[in-house]
Amino acid sequence: MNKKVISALLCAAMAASMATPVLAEGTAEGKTFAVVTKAAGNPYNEKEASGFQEVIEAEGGTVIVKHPETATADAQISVVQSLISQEVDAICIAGNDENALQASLQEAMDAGIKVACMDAKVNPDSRMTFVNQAGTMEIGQALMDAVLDISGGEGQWAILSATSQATNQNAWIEAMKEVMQDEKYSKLELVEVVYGDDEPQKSTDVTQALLQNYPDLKVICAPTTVGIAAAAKVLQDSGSACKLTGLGLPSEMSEYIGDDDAHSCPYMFLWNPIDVGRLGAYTSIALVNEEITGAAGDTFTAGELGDYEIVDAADGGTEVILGAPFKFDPSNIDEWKDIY
Ligand code: RAM
Repeated sequence: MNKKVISALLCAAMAASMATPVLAEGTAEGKTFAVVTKAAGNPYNEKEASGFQEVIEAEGGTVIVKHPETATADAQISVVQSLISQEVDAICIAGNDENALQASLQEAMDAGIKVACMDAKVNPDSRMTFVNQAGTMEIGQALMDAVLDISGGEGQWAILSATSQATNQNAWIEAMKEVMQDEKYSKLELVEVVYGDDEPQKSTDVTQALLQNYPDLKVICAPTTVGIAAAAKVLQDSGSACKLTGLGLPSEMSEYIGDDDAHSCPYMFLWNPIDVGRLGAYTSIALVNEEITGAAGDTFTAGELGDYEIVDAADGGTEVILGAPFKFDPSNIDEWKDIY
């Protein structure tokens, strides 16, 4: 290459490097966004927070990620209080209790902080809107149909939930009970709802107790990623005839998903928890920029997730729904296990 060509190339390269730098889109620039999950040590919560963080950083904002030590309202109240004193611009929280956070979250909103919740809602007076992972009745229907199918249409079944205060699990359990009223499910007997508090050891213990107390138990439905993973191990290791379904992370459940006796879970459901966090971030940004107020009918664009509309929620507040629950079974689990 002769010198002229080299210097021309160098000049072109310099000009390109001096041209407008690639900037983040900047819709969150100069603002601080906090995400508060249910508790530390829950991989699902970590994935939600990672989606939230990714979007805020890409949009030029500052992120504060808080995983309270325990899945309790008290632990979240002290986190919210410290975020109020830090004068953050927005808080997006997965509530550990529907009503107990109201005073703190109202104090935050009175101070001008935009408050949304995601994953597990707080009551309408405590939030501007709720980022719901999927339609509550749709989840209830999918889970009940799975219990009906896996049990062969009749027999005893139980629910292994997270904490007894968790509004998302409680809403899904209520939805299952409503669906269960239909004649089609009349031969199924729900024997007990037990709580593993989203702690692996407690979830293991209550699963073992269920198997002891109900030797004919046909299905356990665990609408929590922590619970389902713990129960899957108990059932599979003991070679129990009792089967499992519920809401699980493919990365934690792939070794338990299968159609044969060697596997404890024929199939389960979930959505992308990283996308829940991403939608939580876009919702918070739209609230901070006053593009939306959180009222039904408000619309906004959530980056690559697409366009969303805020709608009325069954509790009298509003919500924005990420999408439909997705079924994971032996045919697709390998595609998803490395993703989330
Ligand atoms: C657990 C948590 C979380 C819930 C998922 C399905 O990880 O309880 O809040 O949404 O399960």
